[in-house]
Amino acid sequence: MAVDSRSRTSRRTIVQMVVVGTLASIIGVLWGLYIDWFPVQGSTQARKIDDLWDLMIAFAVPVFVLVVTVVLFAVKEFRMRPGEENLDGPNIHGSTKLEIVWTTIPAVIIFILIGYAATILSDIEAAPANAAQELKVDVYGQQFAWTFKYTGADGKPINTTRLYLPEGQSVKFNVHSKDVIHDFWIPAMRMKIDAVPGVTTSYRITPIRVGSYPVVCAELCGLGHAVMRQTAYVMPPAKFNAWLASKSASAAAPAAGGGGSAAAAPAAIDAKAIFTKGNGESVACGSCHQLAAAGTPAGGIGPDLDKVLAGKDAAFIKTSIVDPQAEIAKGYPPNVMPPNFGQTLKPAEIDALVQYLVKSTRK
Ligand code: HEC
Ligand SMILES: [Cu+2]
Repeated sequence: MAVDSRSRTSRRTIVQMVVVGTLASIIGVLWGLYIDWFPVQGSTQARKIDDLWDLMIAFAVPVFVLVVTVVLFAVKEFRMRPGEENLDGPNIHGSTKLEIVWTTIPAVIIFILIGYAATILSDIEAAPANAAQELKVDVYGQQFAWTFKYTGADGKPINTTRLYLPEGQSVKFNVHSKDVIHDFWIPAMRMKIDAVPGVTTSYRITPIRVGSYPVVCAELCGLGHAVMRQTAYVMPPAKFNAWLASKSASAAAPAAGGGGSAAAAPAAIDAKAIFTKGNGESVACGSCHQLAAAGTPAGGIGPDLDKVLAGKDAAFIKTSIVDPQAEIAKGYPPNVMPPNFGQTLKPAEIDALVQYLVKSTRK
């Protein structure tokens, strides 16, 4: 094609661009809305946040298509042909009309998105009508586990590493950190906030679906970051209240027993299960430690217990579990093994675990 034929083809090119761009936008938007981007919607907040996402897709895909279409057609239409090597391009002056159009349209789009996002933000952060009924949970991040603190019926604190939540009730999390910056995230609930040392941050959710959902740390916080994963259990309110009541009652009992309860509950403790899965409150040892007897794999963050515990006595093992900082295994990092096994495991469970480790690593 010669230079002077361009003006004759330009109208046809524009029509082609509009047709291709419109089709690609329609397909792209439908596709974007069809894809299941996120886990199930576990909270009222999740629905609203996903609606915002859909609106962003509806605007972002056509903008992307517009840019790509113009670039591709420009390459096709204005590429250099043989014989044009020494030609200058046409001398173009500014176009006020174009400038106004391409400033106004993005500005309008941005104001629509800002307006909608601001409404959603104030919606999802709003306190419930009946603020007194809101459940408050303190969340503590610590390398490398979350601890959740409730207030029992008797006003005493209840600590657990499992997050229990009542369905249909607003919950406010006050998030703290005991060491470095963590980030408290339940993907199914969509909300997420940093746990910053010395600062209390917060957000609220209203769970809408009974079930169990992963709780993760979303801020790289050290070697054990990847294992900083727990579970949130959403249950019917009656069941939740029963759990809270049972915790308030039993929390007092072991304290009265004075910790010397190893003899009180002899059988029925499955030490291997505590090692591989945890007891429901505690983090699984096997996620960091290799142990042949438990079948846990090599390559964890912690030492291979078959090797390091050979010939070690029960007292050493017990101290290693309840006070990991007392002695740091050579070649391994400090502050990685969770320091809270003394709280998350019952004394009888610790003793059973120690016996299990002594037996399993004896040569
Ligand atoms: C997040 C990872 C992680 C988890 C979970 C974990 N540990 Fe550890 N553990 C470590 C690391 C790292 C060390 C080495 C540093 C140290 O001694 O504190 C260690 C050290 C130890 C030691 C001392 C080894 C030595 O030679 O000094 C024992 C015993 C031990 N862990 C047992 C357990 C048991 C039992 C559990 C479960 C109740 C457990 N660990 C859970 C990471 C972990
Ligand atoms: Cu973390």
